[in-house]
Amino acid sequence: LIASENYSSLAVQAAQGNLLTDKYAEGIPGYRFYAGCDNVDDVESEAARLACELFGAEHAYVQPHSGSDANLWAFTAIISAERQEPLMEKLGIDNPAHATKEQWDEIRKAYFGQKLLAMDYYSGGHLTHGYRQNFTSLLFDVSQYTVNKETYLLDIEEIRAQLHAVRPMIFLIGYSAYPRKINFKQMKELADEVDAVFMVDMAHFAGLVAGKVFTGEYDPVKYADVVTTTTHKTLRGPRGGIILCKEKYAKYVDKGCPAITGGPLPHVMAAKAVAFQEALKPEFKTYAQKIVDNADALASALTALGASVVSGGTDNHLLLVDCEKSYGLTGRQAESALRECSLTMNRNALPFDVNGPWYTSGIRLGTPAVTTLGMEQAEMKEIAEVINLILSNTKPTIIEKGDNKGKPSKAKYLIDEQAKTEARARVKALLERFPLYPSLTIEIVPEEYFA
Ligand code: DSN
Repeated sequence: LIASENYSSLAVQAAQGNLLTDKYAEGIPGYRFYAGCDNVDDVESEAARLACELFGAEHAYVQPHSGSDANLWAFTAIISAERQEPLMEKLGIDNPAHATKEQWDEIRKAYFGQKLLAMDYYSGGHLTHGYRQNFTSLLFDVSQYTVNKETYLLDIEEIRAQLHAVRPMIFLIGYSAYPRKINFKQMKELADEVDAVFMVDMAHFAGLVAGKVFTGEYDPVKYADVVTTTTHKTLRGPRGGIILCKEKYAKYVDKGCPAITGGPLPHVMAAKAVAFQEALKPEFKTYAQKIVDNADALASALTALGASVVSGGTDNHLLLVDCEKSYGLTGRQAESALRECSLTMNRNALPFDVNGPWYTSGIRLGTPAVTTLGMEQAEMKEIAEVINLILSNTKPTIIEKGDNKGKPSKAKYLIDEQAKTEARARVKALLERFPLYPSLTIEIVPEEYFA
């Protein structure tokens, strides 16, 4: 039930585990700094072509190793296009290697400290969107918008006011923990009002875009200048990232190496190509719709049992449960108690969370993986009942010594044994009905193999 995870197909896994893993391939197809890349060129070109076809993008760059890499790469490309190149032209420099030390100092100073407006971590934004402990908060002069304090939804007028006050170079929308869909046409119009580059991080919901659940004004690829994503969440590919962009940014995005990283991972690019091909099939649309239907069913069932679901529900693949409000537990206690009963999801900070990012007040639940297993709405009801059984029978322990004596612990808890036994049995029964990779025959690898 971890919202950012899924089960990739055996075809994806087989593509990722092959000889391509051994190959270096700095550069891009047809322009490599290594010999022997002919096959890698074909693999990378095909993965990029499929990504463009799947998302209707003008350009795709499939080398990023992760979503965080893709974001750093995209930021660098945008700043290069918007600041570095015009300044180099003004200084009469055609190549960074030809700049004098003084000229380079001037370029460097113009590069750092650009303004980024992005979503606050507690409202659901990602660490790479300017979180204080992330490199992006050093690279940029960061301002952040939050969800509305009453509704916990993004408020277009609040964002517009902030955009006009800040006038950022980059306006970034995207999330790891926001349970609603976003109208990207509206957001692009806001970006245009202040002449900001419009970037979307669709890491979490790329599968819903590929599977045509988020279409029209809700499809970010139509509207954003640059879109980043991971390939392994709702999209169900190998762990990795990609960048999609308008043609204007293509030549900057393609310079990920040497700008940020060295060698790409050809085996992962092969697996990405396989995943894109899978996502182009009609069955993927059915899968994507089921993810959202299941999330909605899970949110409704939890709400009916009395749990407090942040913002009252979900439009996408994830939901947040306020465990403090619903059960008097921190997110950490809820996460551990559920895990003890064989349910895996992660604790998550909620908007304006007073418990901070370690203990947190909530849990984040996602349906991509259980939907891959074949579960449907009846199973979501069962999962909701088991979650409620566990959490309503879990209590924080009381601290016995020190300054906090007599207060409830934020980490320790006790679960009623009978509830634990019942919950474990119900989870086991459920999972037995939905095995992972039923077609896989397990052969025991001889022990000598590991000697
Ligand atoms: N770790 C991912 C998530 O769980 O949302 C984001 O990087």
